[in-house]
Amino acid sequence: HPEWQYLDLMRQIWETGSERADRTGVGTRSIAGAMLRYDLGGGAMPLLTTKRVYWKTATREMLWFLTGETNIRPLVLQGVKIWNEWPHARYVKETGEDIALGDFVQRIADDEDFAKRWGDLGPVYGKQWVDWPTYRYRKDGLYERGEGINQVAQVIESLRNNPGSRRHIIEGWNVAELDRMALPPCHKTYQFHVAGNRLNCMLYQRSCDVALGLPFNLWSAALLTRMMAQQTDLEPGELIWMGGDVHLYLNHEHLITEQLAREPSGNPTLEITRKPETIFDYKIEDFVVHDYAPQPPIKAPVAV
Ligand code: DHF
Ligand code: TMP
Repeated sequence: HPEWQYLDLMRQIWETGSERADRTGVGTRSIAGAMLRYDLGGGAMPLLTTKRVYWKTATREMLWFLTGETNIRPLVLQGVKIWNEWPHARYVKETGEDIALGDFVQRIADDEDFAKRWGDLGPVYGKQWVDWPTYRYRKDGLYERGEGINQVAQVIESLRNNPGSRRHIIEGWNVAELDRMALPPCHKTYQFHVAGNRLNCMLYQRSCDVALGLPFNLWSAALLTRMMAQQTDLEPGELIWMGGDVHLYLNHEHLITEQLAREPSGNPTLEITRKPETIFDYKIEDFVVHDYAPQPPIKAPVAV
């Protein structure tokens, strides 16, 4: 079963990873470099069965990236909670007001102006993917803003017109803007590769929370590949995931112990029920998962 790759990686990090302090203060065990490969043929998806993964949440996040949005409000209004901690932490730090996370999120939902001021994550994934900023130098040596670059649209064009290219890349790591981002991108580089009529995708993830982040990241990368393939009339090929700093947080021990005691079962598939006009026109209703009968969810705190 392809899911053993994930479970083996988890076990390897827990048993052999080097323990150290990290930015969040929680502490991790970590290894350098890892690779996972998933065949996406026949609708197969890297959706974990050893715990319930909220694939609709991850799908809503992906659709939100594709709109270029970086404010959490549209996610909050859909009940997606995965980005709430970071604007909340910034608010508490900058105002000194000791507001509970739930109350902060309610204000984001209720008050559009408040959300504008406090709900933005900075120029993260969505912004860089579809509106990477450019600068034009003028004759006088100063520069002015040029038109933003839609990397996603450009890669679709290049997949259609120049499939053999080795430059089908979507990059999130905009060095000049990292300091304005709530978190610098983790899943930072996507590269596509056409082999015959199959579309392969490689993802480089510089930093990976294997217990909480990776299940989402695998689903999302496969989802993006499926949408890109549909839009370019290619068949989904392989997803090759590569991690840089691949770690487990020390306070995830109960999750790790529980999940490593479970065994994968079944092969969930994704059906996309319609072919939208462009990659930017998918709706959550377009996605149906079949044969997903996971074991129960395992809750664990996210390190902020
Ligand atoms: N920071 C850290 N330390 N780890 C992350 O995985 C992470 N991921 C981010 C932002 N910052 C991060 C964005 N993605 C969850 C999953 C993905 C995600 C953020 C959070 C999460 O908490 N998942 C839980 C609950 C899911 C839900 O409530 O819908 C899970 O059990 O999968
Ligand atoms: P860092 O910026 O110090 O590396 O912290 C980011 C943490 O978030 C790290 O544990 C990796 C994790 N993460 C994921 O694993 N996947 C994601 O998609 C995101 C946004 C974060």
